[in-house]
Amino acid sequence: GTSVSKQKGSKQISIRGIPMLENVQAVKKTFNRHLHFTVVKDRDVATERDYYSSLAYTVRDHLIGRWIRTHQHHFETDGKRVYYLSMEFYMGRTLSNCMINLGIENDVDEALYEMGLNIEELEELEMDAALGNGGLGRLAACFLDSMATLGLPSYGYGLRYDYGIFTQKIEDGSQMEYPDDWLRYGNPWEISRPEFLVPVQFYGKVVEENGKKKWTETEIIQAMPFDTPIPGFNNNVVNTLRLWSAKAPGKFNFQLFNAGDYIRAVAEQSLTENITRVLYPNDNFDEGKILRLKQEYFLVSASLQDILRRYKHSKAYSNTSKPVDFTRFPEKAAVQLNDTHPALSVAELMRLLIDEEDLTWDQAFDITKKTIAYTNHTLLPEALERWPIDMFQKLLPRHLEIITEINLHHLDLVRQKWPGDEERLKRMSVVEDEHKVVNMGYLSIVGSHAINGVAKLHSDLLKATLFKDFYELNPEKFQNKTNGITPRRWMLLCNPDLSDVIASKIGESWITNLSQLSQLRNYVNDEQFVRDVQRVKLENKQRLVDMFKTEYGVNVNPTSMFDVQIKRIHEYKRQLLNCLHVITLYNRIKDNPSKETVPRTVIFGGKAAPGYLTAKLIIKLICNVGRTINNDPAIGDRLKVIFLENYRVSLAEKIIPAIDLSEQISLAGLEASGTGNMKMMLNGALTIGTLDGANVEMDEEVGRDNIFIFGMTVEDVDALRKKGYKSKEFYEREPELKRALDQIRDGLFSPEDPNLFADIIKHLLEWNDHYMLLADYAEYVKAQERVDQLYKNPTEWTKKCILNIAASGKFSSDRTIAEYAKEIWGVTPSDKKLPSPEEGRP
Ligand code: 4GP
Repeated sequence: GTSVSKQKGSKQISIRGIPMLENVQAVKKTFNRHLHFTVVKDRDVATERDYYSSLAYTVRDHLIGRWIRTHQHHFETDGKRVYYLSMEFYMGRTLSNCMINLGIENDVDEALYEMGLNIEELEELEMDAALGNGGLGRLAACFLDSMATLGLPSYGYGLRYDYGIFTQKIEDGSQMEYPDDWLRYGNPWEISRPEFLVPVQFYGKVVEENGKKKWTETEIIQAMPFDTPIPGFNNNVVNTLRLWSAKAPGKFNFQLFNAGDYIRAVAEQSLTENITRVLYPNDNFDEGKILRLKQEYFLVSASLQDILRRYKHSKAYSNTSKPVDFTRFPEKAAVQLNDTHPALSVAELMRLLIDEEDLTWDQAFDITKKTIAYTNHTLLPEALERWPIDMFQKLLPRHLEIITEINLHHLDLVRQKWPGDEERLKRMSVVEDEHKVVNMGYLSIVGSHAINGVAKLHSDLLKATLFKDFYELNPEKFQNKTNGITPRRWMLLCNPDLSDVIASKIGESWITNLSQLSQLRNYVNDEQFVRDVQRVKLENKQRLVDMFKTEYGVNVNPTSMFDVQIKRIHEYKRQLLNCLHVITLYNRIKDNPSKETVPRTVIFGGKAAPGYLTAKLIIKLICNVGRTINNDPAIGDRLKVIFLENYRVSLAEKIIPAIDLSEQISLAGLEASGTGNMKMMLNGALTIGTLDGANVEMDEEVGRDNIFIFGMTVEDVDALRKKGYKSKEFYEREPELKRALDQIRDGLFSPEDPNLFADIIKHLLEWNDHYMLLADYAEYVKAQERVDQLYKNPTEWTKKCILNIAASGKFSSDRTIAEYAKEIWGVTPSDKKLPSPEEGRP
């Protein structure tokens, strides 16, 4: 049984191995067992979802042995553990990722085929685990894959939200939000661990007892861990993602109980469980709500208690009466903060060490600093967390005390270095007296031994602007770790055909050593290879075209240029600039209908935070511009505009392999890194972009001839602001820009409500265009003309695509994680395979 149906083109590939008869039989047997004994159905009544569940349990069986073994291995070797604390893990789907990392894909494929089931249809039934907003959450997910693949003893810690990022529907061109009830059909990938329940305290007060601080009269909420397996690629490692769910304590409120209101007491339990009900749907934005602060503390406290418990029960202390030596804790644990969201870790670790473990202040602070490190993901001021002191005083009084004392010690050091510099002292205070808030970024820096940005430019800007004073105090703490993406999900899984074409030239070592892709430079003049790359891209586009037809009723020409901007909708990302270009293209075609043009399909996708009205209006504008253009018979298939509904990880996996042109057009200095840019480069798209975030490093890697860079640099932006930017001057100066803006203002795209987009015009003209779209418009349009010129020559275009793929090796998250391991965590990656479960205990 070696051959799967030939018609299943995208799955019939060598890289996934040849199905083995015994394995195929075993898969069928296990699948049947789960259908009957786990799902409790037979063939007559089973639904497609029952088949999906049976398949998921079958694949899970293959993980379990490796999972248990990995834990035994970590216990025995007792190396330093890495803990990645994050409020978001944007995991997407698990099934196919597990099959790929375990190397059982073709066997499962064959088994299902023999049973008359379509694996691709079953995969589509899996809900995304969408416990993230965008880049920050997806980065955490890529990091888990890389940490497991590099054999690091690592854990992700997060929250198990009942509702992930909302489901977006576009109704009449407007975004509508619906709850993401992702657990509705159960989750075969998680295992609850009630035996590791952890109590988390809130409110209460601080008293002194025998010279010791005590936090008492608190409300307790239990944290219930749910574990998800994280397989490494082909190395028998399975690590753990542990997500906490809020659970009311078992005991009732006795007041109510005695009053006879038993029903109310039980019913009110669900109120406390609201803590992990829903993910806050903001990207690059802090709403400052108390429920969010509760969520953050819930994550931090449950995770740190769990981490300390693991240390106390580690091999060094099991079966001995040796007292636990916490001064060696930093040799056994590294805690990485994914932005400031878990910044309370600094205060909570201090509290646990001082109040619970009886260490001195100095000991505790030394341990805390050596253990914790902090990654910053944005410079946008509206995203920086600053919690009101009142909120702290009420919710976490002991932590406020600890932070106040940390701050006093910190300010002493500032005074020592800059005696008499009162201004600096004020600027650097963790507790901002003027606004009565705690600056969580500053707290993270003071409590960490390493601080990093997520791309070179961003890390430099942190040192020069946001954290300048802190950099001058401790320059040795500041680092850069340029982001990356996992090539397993973002090539092998989402683009199997391109994976195969690449493997046919350079083998498969690139899967875990992405810099090997540079070998592809040797094949840019190999005509067959160029044709293969072209064929794969066209097939990937054709699949999307079919989807556009069925889902949106729009006819798209598969040979048109797929020009794509997919990311959260945010003014700084400048989807509006792209939209102005679309309108310009439209006007040019209308003015000159007989002139030959390069056909384009401009695709947008992304969610707007529900409270971000301008972002929602931008979605509406894009949809309305699309309506006008797509229905204009004079345009034909020369220009189409599509707004993709509900952009998410599983949809990204379908779009990214089909992209020709990747839009990365943020105002320079504002996109910390970007990671979609890397995914598209890896999948053979060309980039049009500003010198922002990781685009700068992509440009360095691929060379200026192979990327469309345009617009102001950070220095240009600074200079223009200093000189005094006036957006109206650009409006007056650029006739095509003026025309597009006038058309929006005059209701060309909203005849039923001509004033609909007045606020957009206000932002750009009256309120002086904060993100300087108008200043970059002319260069952007010129860069797009260069794109058109190149697209007219398919061979030259594809050669540049190949050079982009070949230059994308740096952007593997394996490289990123190896750098964190060496330069922040002090752990060593291993390329050794653990023994497989069949081989007996190591
Ligand atoms: C994002 C940044 O906006 C993005 O540039 C970066 O690639 C990503 O983090 C991962 O580092 N930041 C956020 C946020 O999502 O909320 O700060």
